[in-house]
Amino acid sequence: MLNNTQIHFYEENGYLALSTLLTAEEVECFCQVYDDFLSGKIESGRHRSDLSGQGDGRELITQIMRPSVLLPELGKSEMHRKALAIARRLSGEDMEVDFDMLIDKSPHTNTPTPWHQDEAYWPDLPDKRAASCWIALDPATKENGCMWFIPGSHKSSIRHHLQTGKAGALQCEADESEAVAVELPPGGCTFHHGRTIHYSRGNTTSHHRRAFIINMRPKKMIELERAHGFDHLGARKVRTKA
Ligand SMILES: O=C(O)CCC(=O)C(=O)O
Repeated sequence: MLNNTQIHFYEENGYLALSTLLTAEEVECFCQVYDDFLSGKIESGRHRSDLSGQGDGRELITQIMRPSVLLPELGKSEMHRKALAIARRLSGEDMEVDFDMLIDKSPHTNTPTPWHQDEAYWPDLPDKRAASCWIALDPATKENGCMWFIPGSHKSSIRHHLQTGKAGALQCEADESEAVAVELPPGGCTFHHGRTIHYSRGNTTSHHRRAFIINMRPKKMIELERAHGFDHLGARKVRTKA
């Protein structure tokens, strides 16, 4: 599944790219489910928001949190099983799925996802292990918003974050010159640590950029989050304590 070179790369750089997580058939099947969420055929209510926080009526970056709560069979899918198996190799056998989400960039919306560290969104947990699997359902390119990572940034502290727009995404200071862009084929994925600084450019193409994201962390930390009422469905807030 993963060799030692890949595991070492992840430990050193805080991210890892894999060109095939899903088969072409799986991609096709997940695209159908994804489109049912986007079109509203599967109702997502308060799970859905515009990550851009620009709120002018048109969603620029559609985010749907925890789709597998809305469609429980999704949580038992091959996508979740494979992502978890890899996260356990990268971060430990006690990893479990904490939450999943869809982030879609519609055609010609040209709205970047700001530079951030995922940890800035979360409570300050004693065990910082967390692995996010970002799965491309469309070819992910610089032009439509592939992921960019700052290698080794998971070893530093949390940068200062501010909230963008009206309750939009969190943002820290960072620059493309520090970072590496990871273009992927459909079915490819990246893994990144909860502290790795990352971002994506806006989508300037005439096609959607659909990504499925699965976040995993130690079982005990998920239990701790839930005990404090944190379920990844509340309003986006910046964490004030590093
Ligand atoms: O899909 C994107 O543009 C951003 C995704 C992201 O920030 C994440 O998965 O942590």
